[in-house]
Amino acid sequence: MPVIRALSTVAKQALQGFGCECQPFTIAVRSISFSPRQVTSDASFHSVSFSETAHPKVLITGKFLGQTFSLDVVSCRKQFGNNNVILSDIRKPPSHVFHSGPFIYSDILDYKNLREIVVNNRITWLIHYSALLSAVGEANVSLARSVNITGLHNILDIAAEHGLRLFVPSTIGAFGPTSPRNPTPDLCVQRPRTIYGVSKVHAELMGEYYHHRYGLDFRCLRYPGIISADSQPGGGTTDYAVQIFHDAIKTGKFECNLKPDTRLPMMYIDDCLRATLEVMEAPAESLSMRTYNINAMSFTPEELATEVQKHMPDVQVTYKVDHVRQAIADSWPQNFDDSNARKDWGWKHDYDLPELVQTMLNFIGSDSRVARVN
Ligand code: AKB
Repeated sequence: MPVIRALSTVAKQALQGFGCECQPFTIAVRSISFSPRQVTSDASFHSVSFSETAHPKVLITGKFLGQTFSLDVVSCRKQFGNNNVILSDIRKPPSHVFHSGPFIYSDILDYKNLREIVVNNRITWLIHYSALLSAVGEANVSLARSVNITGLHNILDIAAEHGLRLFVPSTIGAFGPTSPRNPTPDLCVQRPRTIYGVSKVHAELMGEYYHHRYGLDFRCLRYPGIISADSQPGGGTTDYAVQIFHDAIKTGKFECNLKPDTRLPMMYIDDCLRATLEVMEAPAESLSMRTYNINAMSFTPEELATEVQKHMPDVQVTYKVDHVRQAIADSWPQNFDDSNARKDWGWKHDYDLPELVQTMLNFIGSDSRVARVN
């Protein structure tokens, strides 16, 4: 016990230095007897050592490298130092990702491999993006179940065992046809009809359970559809809102797979990134909840097309409904109530529809980007 007490004191002092509350300190002590997997006193020793770093040491898991890269890595690395942000995946990264800073092979389904990475790199923050999105998840339920649910279990256990601050994104897809849709508050009925949505409700509940049970510093934002110029759509229902820009610039035509009046909440990637870093850095006492809705705007395909046509009047937009995607979209929120995020940790978006469209067209229109995404 005296050793544990001494380690705890060191951890507490250093954690206060880097802006943490004593929550992770509780984890280090509790993990000895209550951790969900067989955690030895050795593991608890490792969890203390992270406090020696001035910046968090961040591990980002993610299958959709293009998206993750633009989403977090660049800004994270600017903020925390190049070597303090490690990107990981099971796939070979494109060369611009590989040469931009540390990249490591990591399979979230391999617990030992994950643990080795966390220990060897003295990780303190884990940002967990690996997941199959809504439409692709419906096409491969068993893969979605293992990546989104089994993978999450490994991540939760590793984070609890090593006293990490853990971010897991959730989504508007965590709601379903029986949820209020306009607006959708943080707390309401959640009965999604997709494996993606079910896995995200599971993630929210498990993260909050680990927070209460083991003191895990779990933080979660429910993202709207995220629009990014730096990546191709990744198998989601909101993909049309990215694809329209690529097709408008490349071919002058766009065939939309949702009905023209399908309203969904959306956000530009820079806002999403900022929200993620802001909630990760928010003092624990400002968080009245561990899972927050965040939002920026809400629009339909028709409204987006009209805004694009203000810049490119010749673009032709037609509609050919994909029934799987349409059914998913019809069960999701139309407007997202993010007032708790605004109140608790000062969330404020920068991009509304006109700025979003202008930025996407500039970005995709610029030569180098088009060359890379194509
Ligand atoms: C999807 O469409 O599946 C995602 C989401 C809204 O979570 N973009």
